[in-house]
Amino acid sequence: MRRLCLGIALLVAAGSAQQYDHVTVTTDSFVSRFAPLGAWIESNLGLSDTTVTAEAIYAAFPGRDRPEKLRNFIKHAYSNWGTTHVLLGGDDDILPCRKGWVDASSILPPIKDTVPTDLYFSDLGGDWDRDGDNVFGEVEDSVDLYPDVHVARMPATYRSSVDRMVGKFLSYCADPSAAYLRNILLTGFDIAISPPVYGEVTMALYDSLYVPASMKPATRVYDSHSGNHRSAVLDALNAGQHMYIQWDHGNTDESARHDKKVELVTRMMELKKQQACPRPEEAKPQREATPRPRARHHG
Ligand SMILES: [Ca+2]
Ligand SMILES: [Ca+2]
Ligand SMILES: [Ca+2]
Repeated sequence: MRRLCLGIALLVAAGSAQQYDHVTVTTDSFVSRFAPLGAWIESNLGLSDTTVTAEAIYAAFPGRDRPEKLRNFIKHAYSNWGTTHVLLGGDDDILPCRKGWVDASSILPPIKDTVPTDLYFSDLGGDWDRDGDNVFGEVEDSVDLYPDVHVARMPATYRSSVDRMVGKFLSYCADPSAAYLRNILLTGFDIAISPPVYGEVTMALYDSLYVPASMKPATRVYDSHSGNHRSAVLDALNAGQHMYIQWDHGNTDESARHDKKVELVTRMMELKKQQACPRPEEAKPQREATPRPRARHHG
């Protein structure tokens, strides 16, 4: 039976007696928005589900910062509730992520930086900072990188975004026979000339090895093809695709930045079925200051 753990009393009372296969972690104002998803998970996947708020977790669990408190709660659920699946209900301005250290000194140009990763919430061994310098995921932190629990994130910042994501998920699951589910679009463009890196070579490999027979033939747009690639990509997307795999550069609202035959990038905002980002309807929560890394000793 679903239950909602809004406070620490309930959180502790739920303790080891109750098992929850699936736990939704979200913020107070999103709880009711995620309720239809939790109900669907219970009735369709056979997983017992509960919702726990970040506010309750921050108040109850130890940790040097919010990501560590969230992770310590997930460790608790994994060990005491038999939890196998965790949904993080919110973008990183709602539920913070951890940034892991990347030392790629051997490539050109050398890179030493951090990358955001939710693997931190999934790989539950240790604390990801064995040497205690507030730099996470270094070699000396002995992170095994193998997930112990399934973790997904619905990156919503506003209540209306949650409604849209949950609605799209439920709609997606409601009609497994929809014709578009057999459509796949592969686009491959040249991301480097010297040395050459031709995206279509990789896409052709994907096409031959991984595209299931039920989805063939794939719609393909490659740099070596004639015609206007931009309109070909937009037409294919507007026709409805189940999967779209692109080999090229891009960002949150553009794709195919290096297609040499198309003067203009594909603006995702031009998609007929795209729904524009909602206007802010509420103030974002304040970010918590990240602990300052101690002096780094690498090498
Ligand atoms: Ca460290
Ligand atoms: Ca692990
Ligand atoms: Ca270190």
